Amino acid sequence: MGCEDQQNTPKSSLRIQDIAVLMQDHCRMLDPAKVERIINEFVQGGPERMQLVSDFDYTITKQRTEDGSVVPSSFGIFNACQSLPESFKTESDKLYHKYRPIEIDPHMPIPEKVQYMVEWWTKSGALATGFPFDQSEIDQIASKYKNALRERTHEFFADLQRLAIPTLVFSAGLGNSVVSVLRQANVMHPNVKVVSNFLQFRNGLLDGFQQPMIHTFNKNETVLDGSEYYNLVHTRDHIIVMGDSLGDADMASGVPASSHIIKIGFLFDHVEANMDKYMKTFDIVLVDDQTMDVPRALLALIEKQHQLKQQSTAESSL
Ligand code: MG7
Ligand code: MG
Repeated sequence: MGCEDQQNTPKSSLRIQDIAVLMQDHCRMLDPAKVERIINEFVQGGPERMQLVSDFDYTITKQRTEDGSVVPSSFGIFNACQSLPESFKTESDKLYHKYRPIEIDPHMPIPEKVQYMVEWWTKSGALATGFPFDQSEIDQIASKYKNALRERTHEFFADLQRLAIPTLVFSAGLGNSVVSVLRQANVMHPNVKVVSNFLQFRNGLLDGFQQPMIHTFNKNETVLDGSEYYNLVHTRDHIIVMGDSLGDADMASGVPASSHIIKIGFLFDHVEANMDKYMKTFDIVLVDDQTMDVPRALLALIEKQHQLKQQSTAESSL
């Protein structure tokens, strides 16, 4: 009977203590039983039901590099372009110093923050208007950072492609930089879609960002409603979400409530002060982990079971 199945976990199901990567000291879970249950759902459902949604800045790129060099954000890559007018740099810095504290203010309610964020992205788009600009400038700077991706990112994207898992890279940053880094790192496979803010051109001059604006607090699948990508993934109800900021945990909030979601949070800054919130927000919290090993391990479990199923189907049809 169905209810019996739920109570008595089948013998073949995975136990969390047997998944070595999840037992590492720096891998924290508030509710390991929940993670175990969802992993078993993922493994049973197979790759056809999976989708991945990931942030870009400091989630696909490293939070800390071996040689201590700083990795710029996607907006940072744009700002480093030599041909931008001097006034762009000074004005854009001013905006950053005004709005960044609001973005991360732990006391201001989110609805109030939203209007400020819309203001920030709008003013930033207005600054990026009225002068010539060439994508090759971004490409040149991005080429320096294609090695700043987490260890095993290349293998991770190859896994996702092999398993035909739709992969959404969701960024409130600058899409032109995101795509440029991913391309030059050779991970921009056909199953990868970048939803972000892209530069717009008019009469050969820069003309701000294309619509819809993606800011910190609308970065979820509700902005994709009715889009081509939404149609591709809305039946994929097994979701891995990855991010380094608390807001990233909501990236899949537009999906049906019946979905199973594992949220992986990469925590690096102010570990002690942030730990509580990260533990409550993400199912798996990785402290100073600069690799893709944990998400890869989840995919490996899914793939292994999938191969077993395929083998047994092949054998039974002999
Ligand atoms: N962020 C948002 N805006 C800007 C901008 O115009 N310039 C710079 N340098 N940074 C910006 O990756 C998304 C993050 O980028 C920051 C409009 C915000 O902090 C946002 O979370
Ligand atoms: Mg980020």
